[in-house]
Amino acid sequence: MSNGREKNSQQSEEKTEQKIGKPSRYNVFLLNDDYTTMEFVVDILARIFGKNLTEATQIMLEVHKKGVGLAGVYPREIAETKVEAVHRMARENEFPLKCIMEKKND
Ligand code: TYC
Repeated sequence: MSNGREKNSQQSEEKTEQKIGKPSRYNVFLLNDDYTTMEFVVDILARIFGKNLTEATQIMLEVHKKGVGLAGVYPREIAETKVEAVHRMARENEFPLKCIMEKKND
């Protein structure tokens, strides 16, 4: 920040966002398991999270190797709908795939 006036205007912008209740955003994560196929997870990432094949494969491999991976970031209601859609598709296909959401630090 180069001068005091800019700093001040940024601080008051942050306070205004809090006062008017800027909607919180949520990270939506996929969790690894030993039974869901890699192909199904890539399909979920494409259909539900709008990823292309390259992005979907990268995220799926991240989950497979590290146990968890970020599928997307959304406002609360959209995040909830994504989590439900993953669990519904997983149930319908008899996979134990789990998806969780976590509020971001603003
Ligand atoms: N670990 C699974 C396998 O080896 C693949 C997998 C990846 C499962 C990501 C879940 O969220 C997941 N078939």
